[in-house]
Amino acid sequence: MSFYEFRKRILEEKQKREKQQGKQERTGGVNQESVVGRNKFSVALLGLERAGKTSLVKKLLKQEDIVVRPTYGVNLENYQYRDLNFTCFDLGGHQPFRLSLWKKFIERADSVIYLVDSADHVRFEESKQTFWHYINFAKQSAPVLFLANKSDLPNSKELSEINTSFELDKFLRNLRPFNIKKVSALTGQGVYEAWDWVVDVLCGAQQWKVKIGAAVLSDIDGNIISEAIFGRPTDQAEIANDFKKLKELTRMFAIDSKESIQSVKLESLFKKHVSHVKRGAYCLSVMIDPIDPVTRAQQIQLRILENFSRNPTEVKKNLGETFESKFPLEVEGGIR
Ligand SMILES: Nc1nc2c(ncn2[C@@H]2O[C@H](COP(=O)(O)OP(=O)(O)OP(=O)(O)O)[C@@H](O)[C@H]2O)c(=O)[nH]1
Ligand SMILES: [Mg+2]
Repeated sequence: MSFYEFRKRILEEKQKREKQQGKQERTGGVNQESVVGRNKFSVALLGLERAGKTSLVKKLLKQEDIVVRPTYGVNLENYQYRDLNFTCFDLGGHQPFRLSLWKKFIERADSVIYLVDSADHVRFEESKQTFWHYINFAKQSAPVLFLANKSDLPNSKELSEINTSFELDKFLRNLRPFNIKKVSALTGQGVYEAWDWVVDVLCGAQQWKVKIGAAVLSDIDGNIISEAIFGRPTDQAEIANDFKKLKELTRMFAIDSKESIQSVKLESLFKKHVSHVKRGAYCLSVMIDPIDPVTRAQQIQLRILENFSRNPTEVKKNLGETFESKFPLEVEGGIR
């Protein structure tokens, strides 16, 4: 092969990869082609020993009467739900199993669920290191669900504290579907909602989308730099009051959240939710529907903030256009 042919082939490969990447970004990171028509999925359950992985699977399989024992190696359990078949890789959490088994099961899994015992604060650091190390082996398109288990225990930590301890904000930089939920494998609280999220994302990338109604960009002193309301004029008139409130909330968040390099927060606003993200010296807040996945909104916000740091004049001039060009499917009234 001549040098020119070789270079041409490399360029073609690069273009193909970029095209695929762009497609994944537009579909929210889920490779739709690979899931269409499928009814069989695998889910890897990870977490330190005693986090509650086997208990969670037993709860789903309604086998709560069976006494759980530490998992030796891996249990493969088949679970049917909403006409779909799942193979759960219930992995032993003891260190020898982490070292010998986890990687190969994580690499094969269509989705990954990481459990932490939210009452075992002493092991948070170890659990955090384990999460951040092993999650690197997950498929790029695999949805990741982080579960704060044992929420029934009185000393269990709240999601916001877990989020901070595990530095989960960092995970949003990744464009994969990601969510954090509180559950109790013992009482069943939140277990089906959590599973539903995994199923929704695996089966239809549509679920991994938000509808952004409005956005406000400010600096950390609360000065508004740019703003946008999306949708038809009638929709815009309808949310005019909410929008005023959104600006107030953005200013307050910008001033309050000064202490960290990056922070996220979710607030309720009448019938909507407001998701705030701060990165460096700037904050971006958006208004979304309460049923929308806030982690998806946060990913988008981080992307726009990163764009702003690279190209401040463009974003400042037209925040709405930046959203519409980068995430056309996820702004109110955007291309369907
Ligand atoms: N209170 C409470 N206890 C739980 C919960 N989930 C699990 N447990 C208990 O925690 C202990 C460990 O649960 P397992 O399900 O065996 O944990 P595991 O993550 O599978 O552990 P390994 O197999 O060793 O990795 C058991 O005594 C469970 O009854 C929960 O949500 N709340
Ligand atoms: Mg187990």
